[in-house]
Amino acid sequence: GGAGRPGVGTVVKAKPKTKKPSMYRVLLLNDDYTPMEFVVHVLERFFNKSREAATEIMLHVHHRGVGVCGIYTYEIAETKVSQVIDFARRHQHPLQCTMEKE
Ligand code: TYC
Repeated sequence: GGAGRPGVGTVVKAKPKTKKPSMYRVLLLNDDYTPMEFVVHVLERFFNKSREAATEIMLHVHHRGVGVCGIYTYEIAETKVSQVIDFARRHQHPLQCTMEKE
């Protein structure tokens, strides 16, 4: 705007082009068969939880049906979900894990 008129125009501000990545919750689902101790181990091994934190999350899932293990960028969350499902399958437990956008 204001072509050729000194002092009339659009102020263009430099836009910082770094974006915060979308984050995803990784969820553990309850079932009737996976041993509690196995779920605690999964939380320690794949989500870097202390035994106390892992036990708390496991009991939350056991009572409420679903619980958050951690929040990650898409690729990390996807990898955690695959690792948990593979590990559970290898041990013949039906434990299920999924992810959802935050
Ligand atoms: N409900 C299971 C039991 O009673 C324990 C369990 C907890 C299973 C959390 C899955 O994500 C889970 N053995």
